[in-house]
Amino acid sequence: MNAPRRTARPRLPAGPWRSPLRGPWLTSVFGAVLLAGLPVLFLTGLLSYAAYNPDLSPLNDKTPAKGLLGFYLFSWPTHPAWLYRLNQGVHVTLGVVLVPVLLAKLWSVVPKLFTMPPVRSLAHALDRLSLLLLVGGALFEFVTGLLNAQLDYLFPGSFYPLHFYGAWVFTGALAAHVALRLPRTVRALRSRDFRAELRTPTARTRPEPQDDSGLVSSHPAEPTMSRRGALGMVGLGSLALFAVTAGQSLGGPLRETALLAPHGRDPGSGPNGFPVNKTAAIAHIRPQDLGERWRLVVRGPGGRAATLTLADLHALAQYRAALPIACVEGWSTENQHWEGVRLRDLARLVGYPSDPPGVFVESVQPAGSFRAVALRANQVRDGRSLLALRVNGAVLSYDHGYPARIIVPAAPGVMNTKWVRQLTFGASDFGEPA
Ligand SMILES: Nc1nc2c(c(=O)[nH]1)N[C@H]1C(S)=C(S)[C@@H](COP(=O)(O)O)O[C@H]1N2
Ligand SMILES: [Mo]
Repeated sequence: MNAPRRTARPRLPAGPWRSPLRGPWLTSVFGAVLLAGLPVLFLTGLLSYAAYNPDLSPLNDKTPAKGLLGFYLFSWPTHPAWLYRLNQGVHVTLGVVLVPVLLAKLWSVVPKLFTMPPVRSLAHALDRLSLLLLVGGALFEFVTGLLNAQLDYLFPGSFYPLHFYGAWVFTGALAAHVALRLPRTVRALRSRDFRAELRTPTARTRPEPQDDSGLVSSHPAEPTMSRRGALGMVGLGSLALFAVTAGQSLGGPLRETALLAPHGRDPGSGPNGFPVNKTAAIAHIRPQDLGERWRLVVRGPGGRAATLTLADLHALAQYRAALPIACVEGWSTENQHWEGVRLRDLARLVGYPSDPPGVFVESVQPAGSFRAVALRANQVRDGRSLLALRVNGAVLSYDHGYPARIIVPAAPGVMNTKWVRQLTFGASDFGEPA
């Protein structure tokens, strides 16, 4: 028995992807914004990675066999002092701000994920594979980056290798994608006048012409929004994210608006009133380890060593340096006024009257990724690199590393080890300590 037919015309399947806004022009506008932003993300990401001195010690970075990918690593400078603050502020803020653009771009091409048949030829298969790496790589990089910034220590020790390898895969796929799609993107961008589009209301919004891009719906729905509206929504989304993020690195009154800042929207007041990454309690620091019993052990070549009490340290020449703390998560502080002993003076105590080498720093902290770090010779030699005992005129608080912490200009926050217990200058192998 035949089912009764209501119309003579065969009905097209309605399909879920019917927005009349989808088309090569809109996709290309989002693509162009990403094309401007992603290289900056990649570059600041590579620089941030280099800033960790990953080739010094497996404790700074646990990227096995980075091999060729480490080709560009260099001695991260100590000037200007705000260098890492700027780099990481740009990296994290831009990454957050691009999220709506990325989502809009993915939304605009989503019908392509469901084309039938999924693979038409070898070339088509390769194209689809590169798109898989592109989309997968983008999602992976954004998700790992956001999770690390928001919920630090979700990937203890493994974030850097994951995000670093992922960046190369994603950027490789992106380069291939741009090479293949650029001519088409340029043509699409020229196919409509951007300003005219911004003057077109919903009522006059028409689908882009049918073509072979696979983006334009073959049976578009009535518009419920103009292209201007769609671009505005994405733009406002990015702007809103900027407003709740940027303050964590720009500081000043904007810090209050940094609702997304994982640390320190309200760090309290007073000399120690600036953000704390990990408190003494979270790092399992026991007060008795920092009291009368605390000693600083400084070690040098050939078994030379010095053991210093806090009073001994105070008796050494004290220096001041105004330096920020800038975390990989993007937040940073204004310059704080640190006071303490120069690292190069401590090197002098154990046999380096001049030109000290790098140093291996260890904390009282019993365990955790950030309990130890290796610093380069150029960082030790900078006269502003301190084992700080005071900040902003007061003794360090427990949470900021009492009785002594490292502070190095232009370095990532993770190098500013708190609750320092031992410094080993010129260790030939900065390996896992016994
Ligand atoms: N011992 C120890 N030092 C540490 C850390 C840590 O977890 N343990 N965190 C580091 C990180 S990631 C940063 S960003 C800075 C933050 O310093 P602050 O908490 O004083 O702002 O401390 C660094 N020093
Ligand atoms: Mo950090």
